[in-house]
Amino acid sequence: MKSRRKFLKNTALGTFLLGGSFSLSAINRSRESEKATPDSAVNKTVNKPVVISTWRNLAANQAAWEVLAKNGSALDAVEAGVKIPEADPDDRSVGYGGRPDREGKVSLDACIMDQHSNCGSVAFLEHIKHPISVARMVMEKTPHAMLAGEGALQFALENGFEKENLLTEKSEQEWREWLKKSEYKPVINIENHDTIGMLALDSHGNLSGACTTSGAAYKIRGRVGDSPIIGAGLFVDNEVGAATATGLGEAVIKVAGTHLVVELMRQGHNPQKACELAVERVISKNPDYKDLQVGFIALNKQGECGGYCIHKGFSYAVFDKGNNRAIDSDSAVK
Ligand code: SD4
Repeated sequence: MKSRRKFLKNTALGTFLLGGSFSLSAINRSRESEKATPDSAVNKTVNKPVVISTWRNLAANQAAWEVLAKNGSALDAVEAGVKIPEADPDDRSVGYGGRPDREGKVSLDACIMDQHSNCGSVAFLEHIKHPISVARMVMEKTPHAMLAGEGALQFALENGFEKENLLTEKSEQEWREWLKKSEYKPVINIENHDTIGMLALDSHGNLSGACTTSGAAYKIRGRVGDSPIIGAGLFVDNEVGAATATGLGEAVIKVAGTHLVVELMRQGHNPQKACELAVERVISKNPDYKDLQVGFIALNKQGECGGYCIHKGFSYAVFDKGNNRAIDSDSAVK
């Protein structure tokens, strides 16, 4: 391998030095053709502040907007935003009231990432209503990026979080009903309806993101999805943009989904196109894509947004210029 690389390098250089058919500009031109045609216009005015979140979470956007409108940081905004569904017992895919694993236990995954590429994450965390705030504390108060399970719980309790029962009566009833057949089959757009991933660009031009979920309903105990994994459920690069994912975590992890979306934006694609190309990649790596849903949303440094999914039914919410609205996402399968 090494000698092949050396050979190629020597050949190209040799041809160039001898004034043969290669020239540096020709080499650069051919590299250029591999790149994306930039979809994002340069020197556009920046649309800021802006917040975007998965599904129709207008209340979460509202909470984030209140921070952004006072010139607060994107980091504070996304934390405040996702805490709304985390505390909502009727939101069955996030925090308190989230559907349990097949043993009837609620376990949560969450992560957060700021404009300096600092990140914090908790996985398989039980009994804590606001895993996103624990993830932020992991980021800010420890030398680590990720804590899991009992250690994450211990860390949360030592830092003032309260131990709570997160299983609501309604969730418990549904789980008992599920137990009768015990059939694990994620249902597109229904079972995993409300996991929230949120991205914000603040008035200072900085990006941050957060993602929080109770994961797949009736999962095997100990299962961790994409949502707490940096580069899968969430990725932020303050030079380029940010992305977050929802849907079947296993399919997102396979392609490092949100890192892919951000890298596609780095290559010049706008957020919409980047999400579309990433969904295509998910489809190409998951032969069973007809039975699973994945959705991405993205936000770039110019404040442009995009979203795309495999199957119809995914939506996202955008708040900018004082206007908070839900958008039905376009899908690969029509
Ligand atoms: C997971 N991606 O744990 C999460 C679930 C989700 O909308 O996003 N639901 O696989």
